Amino acid sequence: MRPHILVTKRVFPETIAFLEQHANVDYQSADEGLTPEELMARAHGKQAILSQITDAFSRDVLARLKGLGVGMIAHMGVGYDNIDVPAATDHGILVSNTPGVLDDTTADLAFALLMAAARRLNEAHAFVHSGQWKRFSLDLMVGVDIHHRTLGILGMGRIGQAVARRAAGFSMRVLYHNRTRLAADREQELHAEWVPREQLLRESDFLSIHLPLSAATRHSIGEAELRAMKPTAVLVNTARGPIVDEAALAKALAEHWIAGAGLDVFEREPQVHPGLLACPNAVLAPHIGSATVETRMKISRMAAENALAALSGRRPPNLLNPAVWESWTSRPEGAG
Ligand code: 8YV
Repeated sequence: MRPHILVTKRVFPETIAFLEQHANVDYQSADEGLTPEELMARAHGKQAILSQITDAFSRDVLARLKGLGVGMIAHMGVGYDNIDVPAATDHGILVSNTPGVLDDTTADLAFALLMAAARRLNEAHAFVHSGQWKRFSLDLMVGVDIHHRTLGILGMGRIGQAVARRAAGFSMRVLYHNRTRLAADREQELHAEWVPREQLLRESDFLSIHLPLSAATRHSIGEAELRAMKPTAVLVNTARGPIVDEAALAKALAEHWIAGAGLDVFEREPQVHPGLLACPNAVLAPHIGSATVETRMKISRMAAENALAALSGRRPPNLLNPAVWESWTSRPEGAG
């Protein structure tokens, strides 16, 4: 029996065409995703859901989805803070994500934001664009150097390591803080030195955040941490907005506790703290870390492949809760 899949938000036509080769697809082809009520209505009789960052899967939602026959959430993204994975496991619902395919693309944007904030590119662009540039002057739009400075990386997973690799090209000193240390040969390869968090805050000229969002990492960077940083420092966040206390950051930028920020993620996306919008020294982007056609295509395809693998009885390659797979393979035909 052909399985049924719900796609909650607009994806590339190629992804739908690929899915339709193996399943009946209920496709919400608009950028406006589904409301919780619409999700429930459309999930009825579906075995799998292809989800995106704006879909919230709480314990309650997952319990109801299980009741409707849903057995898998194939998430388009590496971060899965929008999904209560332990609850999915409790309800025997498989969850997969899309690790690896977006590491370099996201690291590129982290560096782009770092460089734009350091060299005040957004201000410079606006200055020229508005016709204000009348003559050359020695200290016009002076920024801070990137080469030979200290890059601090908070969270040294795949994306953090990809950012460290890029720092080598700028002859930067790389410090990092992570719960677990990298293997010695990996540290050597990346020329990266593990330091305590306080030292990372104190010594970094650029601090780039690459932590997953969880109760433990929420507001990891708040007023105290921002005050501990150098007044010439630049903060970069391409991970998740709530890792940084946005109101504290807006105050830090307005009062020059630090020199600048490059931000791709925000606490209440797509809303941005008004204090940040008023800061010329904040370079802001609309969650485009992985936003290249190639990478977003790969993310969509990878999620689709995980869903179709499970629905055809093959173990999905990127399961977040492999413990569920055993019970999943013994479920009755056509059940989620
Ligand atoms: C995704 C992201 O594009 O992968 C992530 O965690 O935040 C982005 O790369 C987004 O999740 C789309 O669902």
